[in-house]
Amino acid sequence: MTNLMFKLTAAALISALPTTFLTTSAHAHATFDVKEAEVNSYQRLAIRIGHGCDGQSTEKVRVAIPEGLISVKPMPKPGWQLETTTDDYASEYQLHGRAITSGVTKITWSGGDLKDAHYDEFIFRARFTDQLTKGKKLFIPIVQYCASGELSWSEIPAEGQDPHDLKRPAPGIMIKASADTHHKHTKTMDVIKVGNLEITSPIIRATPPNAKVAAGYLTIKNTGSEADRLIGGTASFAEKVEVHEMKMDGEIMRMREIEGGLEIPAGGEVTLETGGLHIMFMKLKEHMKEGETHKVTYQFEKAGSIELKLPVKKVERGGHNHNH
Ligand SMILES: [Cu+2]
Repeated sequence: MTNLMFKLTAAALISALPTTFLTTSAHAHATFDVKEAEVNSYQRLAIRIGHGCDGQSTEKVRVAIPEGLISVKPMPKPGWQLETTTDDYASEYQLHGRAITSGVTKITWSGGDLKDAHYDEFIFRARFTDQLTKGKKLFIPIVQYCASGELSWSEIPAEGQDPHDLKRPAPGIMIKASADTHHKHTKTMDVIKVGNLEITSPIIRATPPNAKVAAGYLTIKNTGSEADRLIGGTASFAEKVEVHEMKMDGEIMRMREIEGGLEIPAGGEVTLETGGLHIMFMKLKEHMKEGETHKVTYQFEKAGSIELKLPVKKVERGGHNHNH
């Protein structure tokens, strides 16, 4: 009799205390179905629950929304009660011309019965703001509750630490720049190296059908300790390839060949662009059509010659030669 009493008391005590279970499998973490998200975009995230707590069913799942995620909306789930907590954000966010200062900070799905042997997903949508750090992971803590305890997926790895080394890591989403931002602010600069020179954005400017000449543009950087010179080149579609400069001749802007070639100073950079220095393809044998590519060989005094496959691009008059 006493023995039975003791057993009952012990059982009652155990179930009253929130137990923290140990994870048995390294692969059974709570995770998201997506690994990355772009800033300034809405993302659907599914929390994947792969097991219960030491054999027990999962009865409740709670996600804590970190700062930087706004417009959070959970997806209702049949058989589960849905509850959200709304709070003030630490920062103010702009969305469609409005200041957003508060929103959902916690989502709880409860009252369900997800058996240890089963798998399920808990879904919500959030807007990833541009206040999140690009190139870093955003960790989103999740707690899984069972009849007599919980599994808290809330450990956040320190800088340089592998999340796999943590017992119960919070799942992370890699924050990426939005495609839009990428287009506006970064150029895809392929660098072509020849000796100590680095060539970027080499192009041929598109011409009208009967043009006699075409211009070529590029940027040349000299990483060496000696000056080099771009002296000219060859191309099968033109009789001559010269390096030209623009010079005022009285009131008239004229272009002419740079005698002895164009100097690229040691440690310096020279850009050939519309309205200034340029390569001149003389006596064209072909029409330079936008979208096509042509082989051109440029000749440098010290770095030698380099053959390039140049794209033909439309360049606005007086505008910059952007390499998008
Ligand atoms: Cu010219």
